[in-house]
Amino acid sequence: MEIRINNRVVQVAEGCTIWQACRSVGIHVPSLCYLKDVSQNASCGVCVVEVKGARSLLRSCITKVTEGMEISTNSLRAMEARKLNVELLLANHPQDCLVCDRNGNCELQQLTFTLGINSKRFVRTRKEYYAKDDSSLSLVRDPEKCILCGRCVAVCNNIQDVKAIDFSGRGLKTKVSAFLDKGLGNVVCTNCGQCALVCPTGAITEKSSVSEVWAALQDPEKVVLVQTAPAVRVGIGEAMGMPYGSLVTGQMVAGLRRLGFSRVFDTNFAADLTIVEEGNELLHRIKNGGTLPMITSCSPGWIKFIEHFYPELLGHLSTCKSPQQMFGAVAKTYYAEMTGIDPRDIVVVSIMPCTAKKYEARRPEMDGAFQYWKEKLNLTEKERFFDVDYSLTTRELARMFRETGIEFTQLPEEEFDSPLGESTGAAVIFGSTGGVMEAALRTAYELYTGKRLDNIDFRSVRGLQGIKEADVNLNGTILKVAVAHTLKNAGILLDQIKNGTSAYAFIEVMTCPGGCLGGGGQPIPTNAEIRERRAASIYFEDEHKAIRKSHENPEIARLYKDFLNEPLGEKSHHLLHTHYVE
Ligand code: HC0
Repeated sequence: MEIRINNRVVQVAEGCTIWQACRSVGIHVPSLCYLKDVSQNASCGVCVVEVKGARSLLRSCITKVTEGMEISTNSLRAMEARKLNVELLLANHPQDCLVCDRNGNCELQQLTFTLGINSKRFVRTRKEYYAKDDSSLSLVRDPEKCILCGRCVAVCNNIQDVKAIDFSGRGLKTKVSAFLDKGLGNVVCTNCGQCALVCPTGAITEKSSVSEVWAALQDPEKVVLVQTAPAVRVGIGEAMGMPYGSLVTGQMVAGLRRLGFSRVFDTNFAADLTIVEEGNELLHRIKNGGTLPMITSCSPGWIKFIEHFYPELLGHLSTCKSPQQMFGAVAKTYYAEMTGIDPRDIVVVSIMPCTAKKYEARRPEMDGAFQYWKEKLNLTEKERFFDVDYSLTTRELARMFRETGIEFTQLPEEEFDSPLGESTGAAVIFGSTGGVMEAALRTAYELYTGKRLDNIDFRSVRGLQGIKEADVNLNGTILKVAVAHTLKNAGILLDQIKNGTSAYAFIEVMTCPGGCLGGGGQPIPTNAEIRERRAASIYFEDEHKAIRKSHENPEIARLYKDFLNEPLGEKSHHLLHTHYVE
């Protein structure tokens, strides 16, 4: 369709919005509320443009183009209105940019600069001051910094179908809040952190443990171990100024050593361990008439979702703890025994692309190592410790690197420490939607058939489609599997189980769009294009790994030989498996 934008004749797609049309011809109209694939609230008024013949300025994010339309994005009237709307937002916004978590990466701050706003013109109009909500183990909400753009509400309601937050009040009293103002920690929030990822300001951020980790690193009595999740290696580079999806495994290891961690280990090692346990669990259920479909259990936001909304289906969850938690339990038992380090002196820090991992680490049942040592060391309840002490997001790790002035891009590539550092290609793909399924199939096939699997790429479960499915031929037995990412898509598969129409034997669910590579703790921005680049790097690492099947990881074989004895055995049961709460 032909239209005019800023006096230039252009061809744009029929049915698109003015915002999209402008974008398609290289004109960026700013917006603080519109976010592709997430929200289209038309609440901020920043994207207004002038259209010939229209009585008022139009919001470009919701107005569709029509044949022959004449649009001006840079008329004085449009530019002044845009500026005025931002100035009105600033009237009620705290002026504490210098100490704000999002300083340097705030869309409001950036827009204030690009629109040339250099003084505060209006006084505060809102009378009430809102307190911070820090009731959650994962997230902190500061309603004073909220500009009511509605992105968080949209992602929570439409993408995750959780509805933990919404608008309340009217006029100047409008705010975003959890149900009855109870605080995020006291409602159905799954801690996924997608709200923090889409927030244009510092109104929602992760609850940081950076200062606690610095303190542990300075403590001469402590041995501080770090584990890094699969998706961090394709995210941390971005946060340090590198291109989207940069694969920086070796530099990340080097950087962590320079921060002072005693040993740098890999959550991927525990991902391989998870596959061995979970693969055996699946086959056990298939052979013994156990509950099917079995559903993966490594994504903590997903666990909270099913506990809240579908408690009657908890029996479908694998009992395997997540790799983060398996790592903590193994580090404070097997590794402690092997090295003679008192488990009370070990501090396990995990670096995760996820905010819900903070919550997972504090679930009361995640103290397997303490239970293991309790009698042996005569420990009292006061000495109780968790398997994982601190879980930091990718963004928090970037903050630590910045604080120390580490030139991340100049770091050499280094290897993980051993044991607990070796991993396979199957483990790294955990970071992408479909990856746990593919990793499990690589192992389950060989366990079930006793034959070698030569073509190990299960491409039908890859990609960013919301729900994927595949039929896998296990020597004549067809295993129907499905993969879902986002909690809304998970809900669709759960409803099928509920109404008896589910055709699957095994389902993978990941909480966040794209899987962990799109997790709520990843660098901002994270969008569809960036997720694809991170996924490409993850599959690249898998392809170039010497070993690509979890059960072939020699360090895992050694762990079973020297400590666990066998998959699903007594020790595994206590340290690597868990239960769920309605
Ligand atoms: Fe994930 Fe995980 S893959 S949940 O997405 O299973 O956060 O990256 O660390 O634990 O391994 C996140 C990522 C992990 C865990 C692993 C799983």
